[in-house]
Amino acid sequence: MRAYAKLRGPLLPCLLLPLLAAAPAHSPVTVAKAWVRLPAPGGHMAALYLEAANESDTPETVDAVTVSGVASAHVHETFTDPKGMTRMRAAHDVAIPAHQTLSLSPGGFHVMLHGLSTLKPGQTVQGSLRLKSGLTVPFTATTRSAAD
Ligand SMILES: [Cu+2]
Repeated sequence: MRAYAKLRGPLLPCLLLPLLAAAPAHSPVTVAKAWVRLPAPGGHMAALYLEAANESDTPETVDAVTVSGVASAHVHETFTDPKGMTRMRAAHDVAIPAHQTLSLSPGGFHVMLHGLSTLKPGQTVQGSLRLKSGLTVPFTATTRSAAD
C-alpha cells in the first residue's frame, strides 16, 4: 500500500500528459450568440440564430447544422420577393470567408427547426455546425419566446 502511494505522485503527471497532447487544437471557427426563437403559440417551426467567426486564412462553407431534439434543421435565407413579400428559401453552401463572421440573424440567414420538442424560454439546446472542410463546431443555444 505504502509503495503504491509513493508511486502515485510522480506517475500521475506522466499519465495525464498524453491526454493533454491529444486534445484538439483551438478550432479556427467558433460559434457565439446562438439562440433559438421558439414557435409562436400553435406554431411548429422555430428558428436558430448564431454567429460563426472564422479566424483562419481559409474560407469555410457551412455543410449542415444539427440540433439535438429536433426532427430536422435546415439553413434558410429570408428574402423579399419582387412583389415585396418576405419569404424564405433553402440556402446552400453558405460561406464563412477567412477572417470574417457569418451572422445568422432575424431577417437574414437562419436555421429552420422542425419538430421541436416542448421547450420553454431560457432553456438550452445543444447543436453543432458542420463545415465542408470536415470541421464540426459544437455550440449551446438559449431559447427565447417568439415575442422576443
Ligand atoms: Cu426558414
